[in-house]
Amino acid sequence: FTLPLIDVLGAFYTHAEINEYLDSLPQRYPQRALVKHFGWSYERRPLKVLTITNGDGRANKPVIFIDAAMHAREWIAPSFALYIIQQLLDNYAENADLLKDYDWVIMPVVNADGYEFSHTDSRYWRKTRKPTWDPENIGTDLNRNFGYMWGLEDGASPDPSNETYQGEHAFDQPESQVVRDILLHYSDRLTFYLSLHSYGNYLLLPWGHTSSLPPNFDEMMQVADAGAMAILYATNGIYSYGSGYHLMYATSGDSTDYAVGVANVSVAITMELPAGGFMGFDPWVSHIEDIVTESWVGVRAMALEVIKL
Ligand code: ING
Ligand code: ZN
Repeated sequence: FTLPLIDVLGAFYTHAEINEYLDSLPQRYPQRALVKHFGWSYERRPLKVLTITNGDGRANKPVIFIDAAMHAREWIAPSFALYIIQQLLDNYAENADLLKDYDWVIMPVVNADGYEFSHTDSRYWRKTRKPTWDPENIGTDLNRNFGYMWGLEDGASPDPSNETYQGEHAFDQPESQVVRDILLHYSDRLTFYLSLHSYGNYLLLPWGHTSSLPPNFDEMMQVADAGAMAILYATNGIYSYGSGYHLMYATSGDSTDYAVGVANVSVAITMELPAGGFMGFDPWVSHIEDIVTESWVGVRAMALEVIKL
């Protein structure tokens, strides 16, 4: 076990700190870690993605893609993404099975501007920071901005004052464009897309935009079931799983619907991590360890189930 470079369990980190950490990893793991710069946020923050392999040099393995902080205030999500990175890199000995036939692609902060704003100005900010046509209201909900079944009436809002404002067009936000580009770039190899959110202990599967179910819904349920059961056995933590539409509410233009509907990803799951703190989005630092270690049990089990499929 190699000592981690930052103490993920001891603090929440800013976007700049997270990028600095990502940039340090290829020096430490030259054969195994690679940072890719996929684009810029509206306020010109670099949007970075880490790819992790086992270093055996085999190209074009299937890919597991994880993103976090599409919503600014959901701070536990990037913390968990960093914890996953550390498990795969620093704690490789215990996780070699996850990298034998798979590469991992991890984007710890999608909504860089909003995430930063939630640190400096407004803790419960959700959306991006790009102005809208309405001078009174800034920001678009990235998880309503994806170009598959975008802008349906009951799954998103055309009103910029709404927390689920969909944008003027699908993909009019540079941050959702980056996630789209990653999904399309790895499309042939992408078998599992996991989008980390908080909160509520849910594993949400497509579709969000309709009550009907995607063709491989049973396969996705099998993966979610493996994750939920592993967590139940490990900590008695309870996750509900099923389609987003049935379990939560209608969503239009969310990233997992796009992944399955357009990018041909076979398994796409939105993981709503546990609540904490005053508002659910702000677990105490002392709570990070419990949440990320429990969640890792679930993600590990889901990845192994995907690898079996
Ligand atoms: N919740 C998700 C949201 O974007 C969701 C819920 C996602 C439902 C995807 C269905 C599909 O509203 C949070 N907490 O962001
Ligand atoms: Zn969210």
